[in-house]
Order: sequence, then C-alpha cells, then structure tokens
Amino acid sequence: MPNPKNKPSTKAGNSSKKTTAKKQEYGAKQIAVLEGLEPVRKRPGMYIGNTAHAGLHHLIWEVVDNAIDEAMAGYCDLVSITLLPDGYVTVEDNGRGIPVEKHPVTKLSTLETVLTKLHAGGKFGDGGYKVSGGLHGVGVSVVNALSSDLTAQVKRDGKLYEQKYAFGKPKGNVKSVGKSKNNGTIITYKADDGIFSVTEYEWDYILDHLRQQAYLTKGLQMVITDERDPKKKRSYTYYFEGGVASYCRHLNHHKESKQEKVFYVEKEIENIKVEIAVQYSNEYNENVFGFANNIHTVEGGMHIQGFRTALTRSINNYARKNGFLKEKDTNLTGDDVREGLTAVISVKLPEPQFEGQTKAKLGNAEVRPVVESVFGDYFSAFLDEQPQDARAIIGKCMIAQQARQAARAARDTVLRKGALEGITLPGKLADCSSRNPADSELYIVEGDSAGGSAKQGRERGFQAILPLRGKILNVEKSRLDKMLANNEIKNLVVAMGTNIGDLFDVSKLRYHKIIIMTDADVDGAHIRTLLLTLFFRHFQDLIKQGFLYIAQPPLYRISKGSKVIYAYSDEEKDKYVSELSKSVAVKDVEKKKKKKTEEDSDDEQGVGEVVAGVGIQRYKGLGEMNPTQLWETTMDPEVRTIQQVTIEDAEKADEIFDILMGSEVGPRKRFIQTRAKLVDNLDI
Ligand code: 0RA
Repeated sequence: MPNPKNKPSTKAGNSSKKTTAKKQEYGAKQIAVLEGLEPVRKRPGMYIGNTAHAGLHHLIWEVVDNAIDEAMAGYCDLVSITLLPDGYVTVEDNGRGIPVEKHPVTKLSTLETVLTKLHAGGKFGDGGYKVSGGLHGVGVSVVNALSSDLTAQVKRDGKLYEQKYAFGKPKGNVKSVGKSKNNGTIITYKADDGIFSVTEYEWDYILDHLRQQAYLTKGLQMVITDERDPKKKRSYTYYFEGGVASYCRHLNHHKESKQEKVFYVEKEIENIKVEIAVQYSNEYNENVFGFANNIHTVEGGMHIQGFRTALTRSINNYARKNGFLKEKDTNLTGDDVREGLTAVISVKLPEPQFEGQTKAKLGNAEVRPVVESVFGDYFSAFLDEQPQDARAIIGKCMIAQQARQAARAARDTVLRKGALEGITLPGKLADCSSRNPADSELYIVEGDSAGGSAKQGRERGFQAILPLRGKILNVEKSRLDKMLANNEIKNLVVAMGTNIGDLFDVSKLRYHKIIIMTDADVDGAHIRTLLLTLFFRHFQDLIKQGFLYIAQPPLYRISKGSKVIYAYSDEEKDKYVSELSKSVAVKDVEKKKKKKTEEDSDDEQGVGEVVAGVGIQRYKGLGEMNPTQLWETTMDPEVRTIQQVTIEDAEKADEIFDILMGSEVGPRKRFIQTRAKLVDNLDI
C-alpha cells in the first residue's frame, strides 16, 4: 500500500484556500445534484454514449477510473480487472475503499449514496483530480443503474463490508461480512442485457484502453484477466514506471530513434500537473498525443498549443546560441521542428473543459502558459545537457527546413497558389453534375475496368468516379515534391479540390463523401492501405470531419434459380447457402420476371460452385461485376453499406502504416508472416 503521505502536493501553497472554498461550495452543490438513477435507465446514451460495444466497455472504464483517481491521490497502486463467465466483470483496487459511514446529506451509508445517486460534482469530500470528464466521470452509480446484478465490497477499518443491488436498487443494507487487513473496493457486476445490445466484451479493445491508462498513471499496476472460458484463461499485467516516457518509447518501438535519452518532465504548477515525453525518430511524420485527465484529446487544445510554441522556441534558441543557425538563416518553422517528432503530453487539472466537435479539445486557457513554461524550461535544459541528442535533433530539423524549401519551390511550379480553381479536372475523372459538395460523392476505384463498370453503373447526378491505375506511391517515405510529380496523386488532389501541404484546405473539398472502392483481395487491401496512408498523412482533417469512407462490395453472389443474394462476409455466405438449399426450387414463372441485365450477367458469369442447387460465386474483383450489379450491391445509397474511416486510434493506424511501409524491413516481414495465415484466398 502506498503511503498516503506520499500524496502529490496538490493542495500545497497558495492553492489551499481555493480548495477550502470549493469544499464549501460543494456542500451546497451536492444537495442540488444528488438524484436517483431513473434518468440513467431511461436515457443511458446520455451517460455512457451508447448501449452497444462502446457503452458496454464504458462501464469498465467507469469503475477503473475511480481506482485511477485513488492512485492519483496516492492511495492505490494496484487494480485488477477480471472478465468472468456469464457476462460478469470484477474490478478490484487497493484504494481507500468507499466509505461506509452515514452520509450527511442522504442519511444513507456513503457506499449506498455513491452507488445509487447521480452526482455531477467531484468525489465526496475530496478536492482531488478526477481522471476524466466529458462522457467519463459519470460515476459508479451509472454502472449500478445499468447492471442487472451488482455486488460492492469494501475493505476498510479492518472489516469487509458488502452490499448487493439489482438494476441499481439495493437488495439490503450494507453488512459487515468479515475481517480485512487492508483497504480497497471490489465491484462485481453484470451489464443489464435488457439495455445493452452488445454484451460480449472485446479482449483486445480492453487491453488497448487499459494499457494506455497504465502509461498515463505512472506506477499503477493493472492486472487484466480473462476467465470467461476456464480452459482459455489469460492475463496481462501493465505497469509503467516511466509513465509517458515509457509510452513515447512504445510509440517509437518500430522506429529508429534520433536520441540516446528520451526527454521527460513531470511537474506541477498552480494545481496543473504536466507530464511530457519527447523522442525524435528518423521518420517524417509527427506523432503528438495529448491527454487531459487521461482523456485522449484528439482535437488538441491548450496543452498542445503551449507545447508547440515552446518546442519551436527552444529549438530555435538552441540552434542560434550554438551556431547551427547563422544570423542570415531563417528560423525553423513549427513544421520543421515537428518532423519525426513523437511526443506524449499529459496534463491533469481539477476542472477540465472539453470543447470541439467531439468534445476532445482541451479548452482551459490557463493550461497553455503552464505547459509552455514547464516544457520550455526543461527542454532547453535537456538540449544543453545532452549536446549529442541536441545536435541530432537540430540536424534533423534543418534537413526538414531545406527539404520543405525545395518542396515549396517544386510545388509552386506544379500547383501554383490559386491556380487550382482554373485548372481542368483530370481527364480520367467522370465528374458528377451536382456542384454541391454536401450531395456529391467521389468513388476512387482501383483499375480501369472496374472504373468502367462504376462509370456506367453510377448515378451521374451526384456520383463521380476516379479510376486509379496501379499502385500509388508509397507515401510514407515520399516527400511532397516527389508526390506531386505522381500523376495518380495529382489527379486525386485536383479532383478533390483541396490542394495539399501548406495549401491544403478541407473547406474546398468538392465531395463530402470520398469513397475508396477496391477489390476484396490482397492487392485491393494493399491499395486501400496505401490510400489510407495518403489520407492519414496529408488530408487528416478530411478524415477527422468524417468525409472518408470505404466501400463494402459483396464477397459472394449466391443464387438459386432466379433468386440472387449477395453476401458481404463468410458468415453471411454460410447462412444464405444453408437457407437457400433448404428452400424449394424456384419455379420457371418467376424466372421470366428477371430483369434483362441480370439474365445477361448470369450467362457471362456462370456460377463458381454449386451446393445443393445453390450457386456460389466468389467475387475476386470489382471488374467481375457488371454495372448494374455494382450499383445494386455497392453504390446505391439505399442499400449499400459504406464504412466511415475514423482516426479514433491514430496510434494503431500509424503503427500498421509504419510496419507495412516504414523504412525498417524486419517488422514488416514479421507482420506479414504472422498474419499471412489469416488471409484466406490469397491470390498471387
Ligand atoms: C467516495 C469517497 C472516497 C473514495 C471513493 C468514493 C472511492 C470510490 C471507488 C470506486 C471504485 N473504487 C473506489 N475507491 C474509492 C474517499 C474516501 C476517503 O476519504 O477515505
């Protein structure tokens, strides 16, 4: 058990007055905000986002967040999360344990109050930080409200207490059921399957999230165990002594580092805790991950702004002071100093404000100068103390500057500023007639033959087709100047209308749906990855605003007589085949009703395999579908499914891009070798 005296000095110095004031204010607020759990059961989405996969897992995060709060306050260093049979989950921590004595406002035990009352404010009587805000931080009572069965156990004052609930309602009072030498809380629950549409937990998703939380909570040990199937028990333990420095190292583990030592600082100023790690690699892209109270701030915010300003300033100062930049040289720009940068910036503050479209942007203005001064001071000192690392970093930034200047010159000749408006659209583009981006779609299609089918099958009013030939450039390694010499990429940039690089402007986008349509084979997957890399590196805002999609062409065409069904997965195929093989043979009369086009296509294509009178054709390429089929299965907005591309997990995307396309061959080989067996129907 950690010593409570080791508690970080969150209430030290001039801040103590503030805390007292807050406490008084809190007393009043507490009464106002305490209410029962009916609203949670009525509108669960308001509290946990949704009642599907994300919401189900959110319940786990909610309980774990409380343990992390205890860890941050210095009272907890171990939390175990166990998935049990029948949909039960147990979260056990060695924090203080939820108090059991009578609560002054509710007159119930504090335990029952914490589990049955909604409270918007901070923890009862505790002025500490909460790890979360926004969607998180709704409290364990929400978990209780949405569980059909829950047991809370508390180890405190040498005793073990217990209380059971069903659907958020206590089944009895808190009872002392035994003795205990230490402190802690154990919450065991089963999510209510009357509320959740998904009740199956996803192991990898849980590991990913909790690993990230472990990086962000230095010194906390997390044990995650899967006991759902007693024969397949598995367990992971995460513990990162280095905090975000470990995280930064992990993010770069496939890359070659420019530094001998990872830069790291941890400091608290005016109640704001700042923890930052920086490591440059020899790649070109920027990987800056921001967190506020352990929430990934995908949209950035004040902490990121403060960091960026200080980074550019410290590097320029150092470069001038040590003669890397001469008097006549221009300063390094923000882009120059962020090439190949991997950084994790984690801040913790008492009342985070989250703004932006997805509430993932930190709005607290007071955070900016704090991060700027902490990082500026410590990073400048780091450069002074590590001259070798400093030289490598400055050298890399200066190469970036030269390359950027060269690229700018090259780009100016290719796509001159303002010249795009007048430029003719590429000849290969079959544009749509609509000029309203909100209604317009651009299909990026692999190969000329599929492009031909798509052009014939489309609804030309709002659907445009751009066929791409061959493999587009491997963008990971290419610089802007080289990319713009590539015709396929130039065509795409001109067709989209957004321009690229410094001139990229997502508001100029001519289509609000950009749909990548590639074959359902290995080559198709490769081209899709290349395109995703291109968008990820150069048109990120377009993904963030939800404009990028992936078409979902069917994998199989299953037919019996005149009846045709398309299957989009192997499971669907098996289901339809078994259904159709049971059904009675279709009569001739019905056959005659067939549309002409379909008849044509049947003649052309035949059927691949016949099981009990059911024809199964596996589509290898989009080119195998005739225009009508392509429209009906993949392009008709009434029936198609298209998958929206998100940057939800930029880390993961980046890792895969790096492995598949980065400069190191080893990891790529391993990735392909370990996954090769997962690829069915490898057609080489
Ligand atoms: C209310 C007050 C205190 C701690 C907690 C709740 C608490 C809740 C959970 C939920 C899971 N684990 C938890 N650990 C603690 C403060 C206790 C004190 O002041 O002693």
